Amino acid sequence: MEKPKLLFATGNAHKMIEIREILGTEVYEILSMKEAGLDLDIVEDGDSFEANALIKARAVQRATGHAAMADDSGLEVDYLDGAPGIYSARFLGEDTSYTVKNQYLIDQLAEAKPEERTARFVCAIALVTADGTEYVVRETVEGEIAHRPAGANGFGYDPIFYLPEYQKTTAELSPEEKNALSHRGKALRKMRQIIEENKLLCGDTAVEKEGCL
Ligand code: ITT
Repeated sequence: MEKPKLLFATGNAHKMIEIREILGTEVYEILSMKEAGLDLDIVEDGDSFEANALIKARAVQRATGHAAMADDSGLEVDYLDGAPGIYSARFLGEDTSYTVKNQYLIDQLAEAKPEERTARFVCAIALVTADGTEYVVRETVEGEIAHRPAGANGFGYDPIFYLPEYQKTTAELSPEEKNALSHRGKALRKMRQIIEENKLLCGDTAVEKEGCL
């Protein structure tokens, strides 16, 4: 039996790994844009995580006619008034290494009091079904900016995102541990619930059927 196809509107390979770990590969066949042979230049000019996730999911749904999901996420640092926020990927330049970006953020907090180091990862997941119905959810995980980078798991800002209750950064957690508590894990599980509640998953040939993934 062919699995329903779920196109994921992302070019970020790290996100794809986590998405597959979180949603599993049992129920859906999850394809990245690259795997689906799509080369779209999507302009993320929304003013919120939700708006940008919808922009990406809509673009792929319209280009293919298939249901598409997208993830827009980022790091909000309270001491920096929520920066880098929706600009997390572009912060200090798209090609700047995360070693540099992470050290820059740590340096920006040099004068911060311990209680001023709070930050959160935010993730909006959007789904646009084959018939154009739109769903969007947003989840967060609260933490602090570490005093120094630690850990080699994960990606992006994980080495400086410290969880006081675990006394570890998210880069020091195993993938299972991170997915169980992360913004992305929580948002994707919530979206999976919406898919189940709205019966959007309709069986083996459902990919072409209106309203079904
Ligand atoms: P797509 O738009 O193609 O999905 P992107 O990397 O450009 O890929 P975003 O615009 O959503 O995606 O930016 C997300 C950025 O936020 C990402 O590049 C990281 O810098 C950061 N980020 C998001 N989730 C993260 C996580 O779980 N761990 C570490 N950093 C994360």
